Amino acid sequence: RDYMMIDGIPVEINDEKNLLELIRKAGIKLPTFCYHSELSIYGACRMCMVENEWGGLDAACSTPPKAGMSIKTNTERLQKYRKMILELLLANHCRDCTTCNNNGKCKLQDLAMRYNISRVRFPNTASEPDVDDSSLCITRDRSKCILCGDCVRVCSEVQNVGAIDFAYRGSKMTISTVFDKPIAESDCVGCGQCALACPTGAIVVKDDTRKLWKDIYDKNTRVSVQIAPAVRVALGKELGLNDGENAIGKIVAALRRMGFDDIFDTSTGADLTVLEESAELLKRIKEGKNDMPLFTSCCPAWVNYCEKFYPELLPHVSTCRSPMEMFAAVIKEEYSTSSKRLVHVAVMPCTAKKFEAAREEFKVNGVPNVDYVISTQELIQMIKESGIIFSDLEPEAIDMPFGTYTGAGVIFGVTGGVTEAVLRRVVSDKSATSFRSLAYTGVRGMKGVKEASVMYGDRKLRIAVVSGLKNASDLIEKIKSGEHYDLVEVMACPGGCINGGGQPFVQSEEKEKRGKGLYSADKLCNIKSSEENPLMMTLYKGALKGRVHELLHVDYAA
Ligand code: HC0
Ligand code: SF4
Repeated sequence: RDYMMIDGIPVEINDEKNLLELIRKAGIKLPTFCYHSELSIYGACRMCMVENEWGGLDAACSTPPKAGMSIKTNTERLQKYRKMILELLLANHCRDCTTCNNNGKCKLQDLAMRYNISRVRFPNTASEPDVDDSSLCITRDRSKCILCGDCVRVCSEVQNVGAIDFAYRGSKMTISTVFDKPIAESDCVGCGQCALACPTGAIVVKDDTRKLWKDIYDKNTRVSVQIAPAVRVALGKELGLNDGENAIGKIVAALRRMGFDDIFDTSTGADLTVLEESAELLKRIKEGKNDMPLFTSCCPAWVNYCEKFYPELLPHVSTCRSPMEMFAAVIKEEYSTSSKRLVHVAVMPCTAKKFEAAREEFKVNGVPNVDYVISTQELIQMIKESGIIFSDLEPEAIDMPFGTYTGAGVIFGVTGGVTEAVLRRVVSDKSATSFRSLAYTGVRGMKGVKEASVMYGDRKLRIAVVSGLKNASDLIEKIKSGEHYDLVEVMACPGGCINGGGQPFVQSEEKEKRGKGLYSADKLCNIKSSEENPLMMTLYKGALKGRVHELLHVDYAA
């Protein structure tokens, strides 16, 4: 076994990539701005410096651990050094923390607090706000940027989009789009992963809560809401529960207290999607045309990506609307005779859903079926504003008439979930053992690329599940060079919606807890397969009769 000394204590080296990981394993919270375990090492912020045995300074993020090494993480010199970096950053940073959109979530604020920075010895050279509000998904303010490059690396390395990059040199250095165009006119697909990675308020989720509060308070408006699968396992931690804990009952209770009139679960919409998407898959297989593999369509950042980078693949993208849009169309239809003005809200882990909701395809007479998309982060904000003590809430049930959903719908929120739900629908053996074995076909787990095969009659269905758009584009290239699949599930965010751009930021281990939380929620559902949801039959015989195409489908290729 290999050991090294950290602050005089021996620590075992396993497969840690760098000193930083080992130091964190040893229980020391070394500060960083530009380190993300999933991204390449940039080593620019210098916050993670440690002192070696010869008195030299090494960046822990870019130094591999070696047996026999001895380092110190907290010396007088290091303290001074870190304080100096923080003061230099603060000298060039707007300090209106109390009115910043990222107040309380900012790493710079957090580290200034941790290092007890009570004054800055340098003159304030912060620039005026430089806000790009053009995107429906994210808001940028370059004056709050500390040039850590996290957004640039996530956008190119994880998402293969490259909408933003460093521009200019020296003191003029900034993060910009091509020709400095507004972000909405760039290649940005709205995934929000840059906002999740940004340590300050330079890129944040677009805030739509102010307008929504007005509609909630308006007595002549009936406000319905649907809650996406991944939200329930991600907001608890900020509100006094554990990350990964299923908080759906408390969310419902909170929304009711806040004044929402009708509260539903997007998992019900997901059951509709399962039925439509499996029918589409089987139809395409039967017809044997040149439109295989079938790509899933429920992730709006993926749809944007496909439109911008692979338009020739659009005929392969499922014509099924996303669960959010299917359900919204049904809900608006159900309440169309209400005497009040209707507003429908979707609480989503996603920033790109804000864009999806505004697409022309999902408007009726110019009015969107989903009037507001509120991210998990915004919901947390609204709950805090309401003064509700979330952890004390008694869980409540969602409303009728759309009060039933299945485990298949709930697992949509984690990578591989859509596929597993579709497989439950298409396999002929519906026993518990058969469903349990589907979980072991390779569709589960946090890996960015997964493959599975399942028998359908005498035919072997080949399936690929990818999350992260770089993984999607690699797979597309593989398919273009001849690899065959029947079904490809794409989620833009690594790990699926549980790690959506609108969720609170967590480290990798905690993401897994969110996935586990959804699989546990599935276990608690007494109905596991979408076609057994009794509401589906009612809908297909009622509101959807003769209108399935109109209400549940869309043609992105048109
Ligand atoms: Fe997802 Fe969805 S699973 S995209 O990640 O498909 O956002 O949670 O709501 O629509 O159901 C997000 C999550 C959804 C949709 C569902 C799908
Ligand atoms: Fe890149 Fe996604 Fe951020 Fe757009 S939202 S700039 S695509 S990371």
